[in-house]
Amino acid sequence: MIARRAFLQSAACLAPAAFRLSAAEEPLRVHAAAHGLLYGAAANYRALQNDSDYSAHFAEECNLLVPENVLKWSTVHPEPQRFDFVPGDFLARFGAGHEIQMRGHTLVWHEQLPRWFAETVTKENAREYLETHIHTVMGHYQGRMHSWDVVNEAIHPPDGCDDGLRKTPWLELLGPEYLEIAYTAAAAADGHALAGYNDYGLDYQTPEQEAKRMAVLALLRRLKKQKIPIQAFGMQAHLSAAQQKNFQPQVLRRFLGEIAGLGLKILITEMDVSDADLPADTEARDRAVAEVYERYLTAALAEPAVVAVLTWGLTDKYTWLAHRRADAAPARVLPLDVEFQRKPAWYAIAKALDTRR
Ligand code: 9MR
Repeated sequence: MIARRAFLQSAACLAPAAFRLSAAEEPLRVHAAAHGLLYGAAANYRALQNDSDYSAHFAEECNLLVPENVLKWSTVHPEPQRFDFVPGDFLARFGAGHEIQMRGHTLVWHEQLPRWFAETVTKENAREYLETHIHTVMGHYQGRMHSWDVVNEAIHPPDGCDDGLRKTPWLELLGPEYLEIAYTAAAAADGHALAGYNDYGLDYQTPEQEAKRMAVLALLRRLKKQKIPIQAFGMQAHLSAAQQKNFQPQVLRRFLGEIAGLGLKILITEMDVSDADLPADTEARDRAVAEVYERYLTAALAEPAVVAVLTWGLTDKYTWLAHRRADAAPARVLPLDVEFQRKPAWYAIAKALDTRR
């Protein structure tokens, strides 16, 4: 498949118009670029090393890459005084070799902390560990990152903390000031990468998600008012076909509009559509998933502050949503299937990118 498309693309320069790849069949990065956008995906490090079909399709479809896991603390900071950039550097080299920009994920998160963290980091040394981590990791990729998820998933109103903050090790060690510390350290480490705040569970018209939207907006307003250096917002967009009844385009538009009004750029950072609760029939499932992609992205891309769309993976062969179905049918949640064939979801994303003015 990839060979056929590569042949078609190289032949297109020489061939009469009738033989050219039709515009609709161009890779997603081309659809995106035609409208001043980036399209990318979370990259699976092992697969990019070992599965040449995967890396070929990744290079074909994407002009933006985010490591799915290897820049998280547990991988990049395996011991208190040791950092491991081998996997991250592999991905950076892959990106640079294929004209794919890279974004970083993530510097401050309550998950994927290394085992040594709990027994080593105290209220007394937490600030130093946080600043050193940010300086070292961001510094290592200085000038090479499009953007960074500096803080990830800091809001969780059900925890009952002030301002809807999530009860995390960072909040317990440093108090709410940990956000300010992180963004200030990030600005010092790499002033060029967009420093972002990234979160999920903001997509639907439900009381829980409305409360979370309000808390996220309040946080971003507070950071801007305090002149904390933050330039971007990441809307993860982990969607579910079963939740489609709660999707209201105008709610999404309004929320993104409020964020844009703060002067922040917006990235759709981790989009995928769970099919766990859909009936088994493949065609019907693909149609339902595609419709979710198209409606969501068409609404989101109407907001001019949106600069990039990333899916959380490219192919159903590598997705964190595998094995979620009661009937054990393989998940069909991403643009390409397990054999790298384009699915209705791929065409839905292309179509939505093309709606961008
Ligand atoms: O897809 C990621 C999965 O492979 C990891 O096991 C998991 C824990 O590190 O993180 C998943 O990615 C998450 C991302 O880092 C933050 N937003 C939610 C994503 C899905 O859980």
